[in-house]
Amino acid sequence: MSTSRLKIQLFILSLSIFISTISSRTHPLDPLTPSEITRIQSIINNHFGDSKRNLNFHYVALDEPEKPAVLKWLSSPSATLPPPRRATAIVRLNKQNLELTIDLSSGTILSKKTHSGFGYQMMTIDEQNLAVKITKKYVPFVKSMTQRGLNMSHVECSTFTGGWYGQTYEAREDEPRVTKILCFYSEGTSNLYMRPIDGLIIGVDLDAMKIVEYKDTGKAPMPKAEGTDYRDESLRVPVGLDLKDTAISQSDGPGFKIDGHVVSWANWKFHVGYDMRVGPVISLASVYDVDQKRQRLVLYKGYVSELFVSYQDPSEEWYYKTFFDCGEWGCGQSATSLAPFSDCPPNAVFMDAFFSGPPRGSVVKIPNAFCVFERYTGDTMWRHAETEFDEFTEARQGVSLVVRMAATLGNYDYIMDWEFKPTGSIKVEIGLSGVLEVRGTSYTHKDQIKDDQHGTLIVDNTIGTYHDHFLNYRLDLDVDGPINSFVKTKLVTKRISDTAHRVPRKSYWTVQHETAATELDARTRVGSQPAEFTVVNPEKRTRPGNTVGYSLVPGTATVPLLSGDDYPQTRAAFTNYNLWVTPYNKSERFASGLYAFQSRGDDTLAVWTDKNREIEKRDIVVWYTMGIHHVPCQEDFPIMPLLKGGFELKPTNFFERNPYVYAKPLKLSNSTISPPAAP
Ligand SMILES: *[C@@H]1O[C@H](CO)[C@@H](O)[C@H](O)[C@H]1NC(C)=O
Ligand SMILES: *[C@@H]1O[C@H](CO)[C@@H](O)[C@H](O)[C@H]1NC(C)=O
Ligand SMILES: [Cu+2]
Repeated sequence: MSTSRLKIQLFILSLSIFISTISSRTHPLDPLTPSEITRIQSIINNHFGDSKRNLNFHYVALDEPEKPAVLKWLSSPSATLPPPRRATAIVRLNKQNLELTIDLSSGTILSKKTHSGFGYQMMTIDEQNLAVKITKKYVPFVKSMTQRGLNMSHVECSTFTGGWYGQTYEAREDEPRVTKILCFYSEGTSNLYMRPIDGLIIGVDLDAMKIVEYKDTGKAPMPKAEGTDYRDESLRVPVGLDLKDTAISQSDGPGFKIDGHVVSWANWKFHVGYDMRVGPVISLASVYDVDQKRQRLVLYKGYVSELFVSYQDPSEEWYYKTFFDCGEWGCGQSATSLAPFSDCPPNAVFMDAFFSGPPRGSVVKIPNAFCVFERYTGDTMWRHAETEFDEFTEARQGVSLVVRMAATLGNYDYIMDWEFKPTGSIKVEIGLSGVLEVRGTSYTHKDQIKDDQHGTLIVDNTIGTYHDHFLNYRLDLDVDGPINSFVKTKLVTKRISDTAHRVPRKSYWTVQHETAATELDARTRVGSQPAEFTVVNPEKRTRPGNTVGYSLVPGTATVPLLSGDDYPQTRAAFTNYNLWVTPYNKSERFASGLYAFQSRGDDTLAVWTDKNREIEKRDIVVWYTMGIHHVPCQEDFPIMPLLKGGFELKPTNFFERNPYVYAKPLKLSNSTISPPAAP
């Protein structure tokens, strides 16, 4: 075996010495603990007495303490009492959505409110399992399977939310809460999504727990199992790629520290939280300033506020497929354990997550839901080779700290990364992988196809359907304090007039800073004009007088292609612009609204910003929408290689100078690197 094992030791950055050591055992932003989740379940059950049997726990989360209380506690954790631990629970009882605020120390329900607007919370895992169970026992369904010659023991079904398409009802309570059911055939493959059982329209009323819609539009061709597998144990393709084992190890141990949920590394310190709806929550990210000798706050809180996926096949069987993954299923409760050595490198440290799940609000543990690791990719973060006047090359290695979580929503996997760099940047990335959503077809060659199939023929009898993925990040930036403004720095071309200047140049470009006064000033489709987008602290300036700031450097700009009046587009109106800025409001947490399931688009980021509130010199929240239009290709079969998107939060006149000049080069030359053996 010709294995060359590359061993790289990462040395602790010299910057890491200043990290203060406070115990974060009682950090006010810690996610709910297993015992707290159990306590919430029993407080609520006790409150509802006998009716508790009909109670469903849809969303249980930490009730975020007020920001001033958190900041006060943070400034002197030993001298200040932490804010009281409170939880928010949204339960459903007798077709009513009840919002409860629970005080964990006294065990009391502080407030109880009935949601009177449209929409529902995420489906519970309990009811999804039940909906699948009753479908598989439904006599007409079993008959349809028999008619297709399918063996019921290989039929697997799953819930696919049905959305809202303009239906109205006399009374609010008359509206059924419905999920569609789709089924797949697992015979001969572990990649069952590649074998959809098409031609069925099944709707389950989740409250009544009965089938309210059933239609068999007829048998459709089912793609064969052959060639769909991707698992090593069942691969039936010849091995034609020979990769050497490559390992990176840290023989001196990790250069970061985790104290409870607080992570410290190099110049960074932040809190890693978790929420069953949104997944990872990064809070209180602060960066050490060597000149000012203090930690300076950058991001008070950041998370994925919604993930919208819409398919572009308008047929009767497919049109409804427009999913709000976080608001309808829960990106946090869909997190899946990360596999050591393949999902995260060997030097990763893992953390578990807990949520209120089945049965009926009980604690569910997701082992290894997070991993935290230092990354050295072999890149450089800054360099200069002086060859003209001297001879030297000075450079610093590209090292960073990554926090990762992966959510698996049915066929798709989303890898959510927060990467912290010694340059002061936070890079936020999303990686898409998993399996395409496909439709069976009789076509085996492109030349047979005459009309729009709404997808790509990716292999015989299989159409990979066109679709979008839009993500919205809610970024409560507090750049060196909560009072901030949003500045667009536009790059504009200027013409040189002959009379004024005696130079032959005809043009140049310069910048125009525009501070957004209100929400509508801030709303932007990026890419339409060269510009930088910076959140500044108007009260803080650097020594040369620049206003301190952090810029949001967008990734590829994507705008929606659906018509503005299409139902899913109204509900996902947060995709209309890439950048939005709102004044901080504790209730505005999710770009698709608190109740995204069957929502009608009346409680979205787009509706809130229509109020055109003032955002200058205030505590503001930036909402960034990124998207990917996905035209499937053959390489997405049988499983998709990771497709990445993201953006960066980059210091802009925040520091006096590049903060990464204060670090010594890593002594990688001392580590055991075996050079490749001569051929
Ligand atoms: C259906 O599949 C199960 C599990 O593989 C198998 O035991 C059974 O014999 C199959 N039934 C028929 C009728 O083929
Ligand atoms: C905060 O948000 C909620 C929900 O959008 C809204 O009803 C309320 O008016 C907002 N408060 C302010 C002060 O804007
Ligand atoms: Cu896709």
